[in-house]
Amino acid sequence: MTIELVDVSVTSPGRNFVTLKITTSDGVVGWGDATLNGRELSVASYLRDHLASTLIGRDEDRIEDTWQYLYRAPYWRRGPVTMAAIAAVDMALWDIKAKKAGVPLYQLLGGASRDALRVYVHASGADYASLKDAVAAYVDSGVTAVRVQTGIPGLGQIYGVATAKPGAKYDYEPAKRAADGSSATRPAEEAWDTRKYLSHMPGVFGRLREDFGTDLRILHDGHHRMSPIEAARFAKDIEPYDLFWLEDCTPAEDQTALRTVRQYSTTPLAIGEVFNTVYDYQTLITERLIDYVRSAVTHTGGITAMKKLLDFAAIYGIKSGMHGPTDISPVGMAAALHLGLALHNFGIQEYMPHNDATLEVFRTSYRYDRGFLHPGDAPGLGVELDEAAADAFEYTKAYLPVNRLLDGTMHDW
Ligand code: GCO
Ligand code: MG
Repeated sequence: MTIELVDVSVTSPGRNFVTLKITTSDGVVGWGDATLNGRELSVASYLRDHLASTLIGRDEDRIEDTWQYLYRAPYWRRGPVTMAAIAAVDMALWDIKAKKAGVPLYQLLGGASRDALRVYVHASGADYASLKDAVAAYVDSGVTAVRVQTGIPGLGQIYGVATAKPGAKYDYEPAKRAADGSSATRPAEEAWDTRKYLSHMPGVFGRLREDFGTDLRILHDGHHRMSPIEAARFAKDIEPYDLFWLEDCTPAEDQTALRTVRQYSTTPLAIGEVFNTVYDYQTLITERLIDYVRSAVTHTGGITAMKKLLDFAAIYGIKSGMHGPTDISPVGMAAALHLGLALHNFGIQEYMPHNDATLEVFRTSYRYDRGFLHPGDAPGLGVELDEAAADAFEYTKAYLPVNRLLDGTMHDW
């Protein structure tokens, strides 16, 4: 059998998603996630205009060979657009292979290594009182790991702090449309001051430990905003509060920056949601500069590439912490869950529930239960796109914000 049809859908049930559909000559359909938040149409064009015709007639079972072909064929390598496009094809082919075998995908990746995947959720609040309420609600619901982000006195809206009303079911989407819900024309601008952040945050972790005790796994995302020496000081200051991880403390394109942080602190480090190949991690892994790999299957070349990356990490005792915000579609989330269930070195899975409209468009069979996720036992990835429902939500341009320091200098967001 061969690949007969390659289609790309762009839908926007509250936020944009790019989904690839591959259909084989005997009618088996596979789905892949190609969503790149704020740059969705670039990947859609890459798939439609450059890659689709090269797939027609290929043997759908040759997943590794197709991956190598797509990685080498453009001559230009790596980058988020290329690797998201390759990821979508790879996911769709794994989906097809597992559907043909009549098994959930994790069975082809080695079978289950655990009963379910521990997840961490996002809690935030503009001040400590609202953060505490958000964390308490999750703890009461059985969650064992919470990422905490909070407002910093003297700063306005910053990364990771939900703008929706407290208690809202779906509250967090950093990519912004225009105020009236139509397409945005440019990114919103936020203001940032690392000095204020460094002096405020350790006290927040201290209060969380007093209020919630030592069992709760607490995570925090620095979102690339510290210099190496600032990150080293921060990781050292928060060491007594025993974080599960500190994420993206530096931009880390300069992998050796993490040597400075490691030199001063034992706070576990997670990095990599903006990376897209194993080469971005080469020094980080071989020098054991991180504890968790944050890449998404969607942005790192798919299941084939992510499995190699995590097998490489396993040799150095480094675990998975795959990216799972709502800009990973349910198809991409399912791919992470099947891989996570099968891997021995699974660490934790990020989980932000998608809104109701998204779950009308994507029919999922993964299951969430009191702080744990399971990919489900439907054949393949277990997620199907309802194309008619998807067509009802037109693409609406949205941008991630940018950050400026208080004196107006551009900074990492
Ligand atoms: C996370 C991430 C996200 C990103 C988002 C950008 O840890 O989940 O930092 O919140 O900001 O994926 O599109
Ligand atoms: Mg992050």
